[in-house]
Amino acid sequence: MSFHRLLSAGALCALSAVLSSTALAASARWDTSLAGSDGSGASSASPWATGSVAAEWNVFDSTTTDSTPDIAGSGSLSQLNPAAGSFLTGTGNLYSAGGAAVFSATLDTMLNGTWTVWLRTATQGTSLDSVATLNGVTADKTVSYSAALGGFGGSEEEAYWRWTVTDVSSLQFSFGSSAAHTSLDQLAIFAAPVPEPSTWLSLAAGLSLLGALARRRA
Ligand SMILES: [Ca+2]
Ligand SMILES: [Ca+2]
Repeated sequence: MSFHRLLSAGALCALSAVLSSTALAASARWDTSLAGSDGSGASSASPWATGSVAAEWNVFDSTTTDSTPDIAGSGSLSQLNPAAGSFLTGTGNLYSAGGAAVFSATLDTMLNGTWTVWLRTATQGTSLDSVATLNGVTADKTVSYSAALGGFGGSEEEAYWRWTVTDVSSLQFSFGSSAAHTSLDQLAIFAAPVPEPSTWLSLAAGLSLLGALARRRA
């Protein structure tokens, strides 16, 4: 691995560590303290993360296409097989009652350079399948929270997928569940630029300077 690639990999790891320890620390409380089995977090939810490239839904308003994220950003969520018996629950979940759930989400934005992109979901009932794609590239699901549900069955689950993209003009996600009874509670898309290696060189230089100062004081 070249030094340049090593630095890029290091930058990605550091960025991921920052996001994992902050944004994802709110597992199980993503859409408020009421994020339990009834999914009644409703409109009191606050954005998962803030940034210029984001879209977040909590209360869905259509079983086919919802292009008005109610929490943050802009983007479009479509369900590709709404005929499979899907409906909106009283708390705004998108419930695929009669069959597989197949979703696509689109966020049109120009991302110059290299970016880390997250797709995050909260569901009840049947969990989403492990594999999701971004612009045709697969990624495996990381489950950040899971708890068995009572009367409804299945589980409450929070999960995310992560990709790295370079110079793209659109983010096209595909995800879903191959079995019935997935109730989609919350959905977020977020992208953060991966710092240029020069940024990390400056940071590393600054850190070693701080280390040297600390050692002199000790
Ligand atoms: Ca909406
Ligand atoms: Ca919700």
